[in-house]
Amino acid sequence: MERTLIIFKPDAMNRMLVGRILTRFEEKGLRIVGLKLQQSSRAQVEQHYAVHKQRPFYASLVEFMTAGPVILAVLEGPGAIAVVRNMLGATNGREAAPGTIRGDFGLDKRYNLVHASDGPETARFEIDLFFKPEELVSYARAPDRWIVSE
Ligand code: FUP
Repeated sequence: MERTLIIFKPDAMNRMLVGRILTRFEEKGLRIVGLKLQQSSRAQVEQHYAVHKQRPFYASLVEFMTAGPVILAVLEGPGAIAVVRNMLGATNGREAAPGTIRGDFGLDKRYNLVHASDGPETARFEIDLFFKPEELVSYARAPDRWIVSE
């Protein structure tokens, strides 16, 4: 089992697309093990996107990610990190394949609706950055035995 961090960005919030997108993750079979609404602090977003600090879009990205509340989720499932990245599609909605979340709902490279961790190390770092251990819940759902065979 793997866990990945998802952020419904301020564009997804303002476009009222969170429910529809979260439904896709649920329908895929992924389990929600953490979920909350927050206004992220500048410091938290700067840490989250620290790898992009030298990039020209960094300041605008931090501005965007703190422009309003976001919804954070931790999703769990076998291969969850790659599964969710594939569901999101390419960073730029104009290039993302139809059928992906960004491909179906977006036209922009900054306003791309959802963030998802891109590897196991990043996932651990990002989950720790946004969630306290006690905010995450391990549990089983009745249909899980019909979603994953072993
Ligand atoms: P992704 O992993 O798909 O979320 O994208 P990146 O890690 O490459 O970029 C992080 C965020 O920076 C993207 F979600 C959107 C933003 N970005 C811009 O604002 N401008 C760019 O030219 C590229 C990325």
